[in-house]
Amino acid sequence: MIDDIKISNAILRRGLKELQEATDSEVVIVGAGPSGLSASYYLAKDNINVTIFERALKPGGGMPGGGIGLPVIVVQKEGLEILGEFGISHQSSEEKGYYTADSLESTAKLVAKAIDKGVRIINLMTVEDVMVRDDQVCGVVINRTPIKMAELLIDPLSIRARFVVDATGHDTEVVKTLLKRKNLKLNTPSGGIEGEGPMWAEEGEKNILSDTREVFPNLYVAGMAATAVFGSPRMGPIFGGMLLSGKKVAKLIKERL
Ligand code: 48H
Repeated sequence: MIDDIKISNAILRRGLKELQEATDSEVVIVGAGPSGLSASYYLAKDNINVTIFERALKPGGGMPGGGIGLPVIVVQKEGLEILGEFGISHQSSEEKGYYTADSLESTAKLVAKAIDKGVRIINLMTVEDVMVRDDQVCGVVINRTPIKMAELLIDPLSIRARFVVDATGHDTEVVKTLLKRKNLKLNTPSGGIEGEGPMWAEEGEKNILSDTREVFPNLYVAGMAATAVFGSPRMGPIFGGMLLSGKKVAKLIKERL
């Protein structure tokens, strides 16, 4: 016999337990796009307690859409090792030196491998603010996405984290929310967000690794958020840099844990 109330309790017990465990994470990653997923995997691989908060219903960010909605991404030679790590198959393109992968396979495998390593991905959860103590980021403030969309005046919950990664893509949402607080400056030339430059894949991909770093004590940027914060050019649907940026931010954080 199947009992309706037991189904409800099974969901509540596990879902609430997972959320409760997330309140004390070593690393919180905001955004389950390719850079956030890659970062989470490389951290969790070393047994670090990682939570990703993802605003959308489904993880993947801009990856599933490939280029203009065709389910294909391009990866350059430097990104092939990461594709191998995730078991993502690739083809050598007729354009020499460029490799293609299925964007849906890539997304699915990033998500699956991250979860296999123990990453907690909590979807439909928007990070709406950061916590700062003694001039250091020490956590994030979360709310349910449908509550935010309905613009209901409902208070959020606080999540403690030793390190936070802004992997929210072009919008750099965590960094923007930090800058709304008075007298806070980033570790960038202007002290604020430099703003993404026009499309130039070579330069964008070249800069992404040096742009991936700590921008405020205990707050790191990865992926397009790093590009936007440091004012590098956008690079379109070439994804090697996103995956490498995730790996790099994981390395930087591991050195401090
Ligand atoms: C919780 C949030 C919040 C929030 C946003 O955009 P993404 O895919 O980000 P990246 O940097 O991993 O990858 C960028 C890539 O997809 C891309 O757009 C490229 C390469 N563009 C180049 C170009 O020239 O255009 O994922 C960010 C994720 C999304 O899933 C958002 O829903 C999520 O972050 N998010 N989650 N709280 N406040 N804001």
